[in-house]
Amino acid sequence: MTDSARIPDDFIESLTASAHMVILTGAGVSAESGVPTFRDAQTGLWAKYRPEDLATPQAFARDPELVTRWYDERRVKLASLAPNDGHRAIVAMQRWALSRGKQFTLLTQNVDRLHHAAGSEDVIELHGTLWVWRCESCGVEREERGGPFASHPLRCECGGLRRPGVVWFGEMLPQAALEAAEHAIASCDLFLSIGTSAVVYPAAGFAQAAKARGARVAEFNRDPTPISDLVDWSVQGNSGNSATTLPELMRRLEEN
Ligand code: BV8
Ligand code: ZN
Repeated sequence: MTDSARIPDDFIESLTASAHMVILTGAGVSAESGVPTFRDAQTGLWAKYRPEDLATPQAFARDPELVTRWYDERRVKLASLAPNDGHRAIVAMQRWALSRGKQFTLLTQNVDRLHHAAGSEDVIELHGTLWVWRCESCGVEREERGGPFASHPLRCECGGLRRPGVVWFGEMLPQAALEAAEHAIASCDLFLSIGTSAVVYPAAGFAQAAKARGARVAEFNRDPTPISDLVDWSVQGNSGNSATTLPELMRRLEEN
């Protein structure tokens, strides 16, 4: 059981007084649903592959079959996974904030749509999603929720190659998502970084940008990260099963 001392009282006060809170999530929020993170040494996706070998347009151009197999494997595994108590706590936090007339923005780096499955609204996907596949030739985008693809790479009716609708290294983030994130950071008074190693830009720079504008910043993460020294509150621990940080945070908020 998390001792509630792990969540400082002045953080609860700041959250309760906040007019506009922004939450940024990373793979750590989905970890307890069974989704491999990227950089966890043993189990992380990068433990087997180097990101530049698979998560780039060059990798897809070089070996579309290998890259499609990797993403198809991740997509099929995701189909059997469900949101965890950390996702549900973030849904409760959004409802808690909106019911009190606060503004609430959820930015995610995750491509699994487990926030959507848990019931979060207006999720801003900074790195796209694994569920949508886009034709490189005609641009048609379609959700693929079924079993493993019959053939790899995936072909479009027009004959073009279909790629996963995620943002690869070296690719710009979706313009609308980036603008929404920048707008939220420019007006928030509280920024929560949850379950991210804070190494992938531009998302890794959001906490610093919020802080520079005078917002208070909190980090909920299992391990220390490059932003741990700049945040006002650092709550270390797992975020996603009933006895850990995010559900505990919701219990404390509901007392208010
Ligand atoms: C861009 C693809 C303009 C989809 C991903 C040099 C310096 C600075 C920047 C750059 C640079 N060289 C290149 C860049 C830009 C580059 C970048 O930042 N590289 C880094 C690595 C240095 N960024 C880009 O290319 C971005 N585009 O900038 O465009 C541009 C263009 C050209 C050149 C320059 C700039 C595009 C970034 C998006 C890349 N796509 N994924 C896929 O395959 O899924 S990145 C990948 O990492 C995921 O999307 C993921 O969201 C993201 C971040 O990872 P995390 O979510 O943080 O996951 P991670 O495993 O790292 O950490 C998990 C954390 O959770 C850990 O801290 C752990 O402690 C914690 N945790 C674990 N379990 C739990 C937990 N916490 C709580 N509870 C638990 N149970
Ligand atoms: Zn096509």
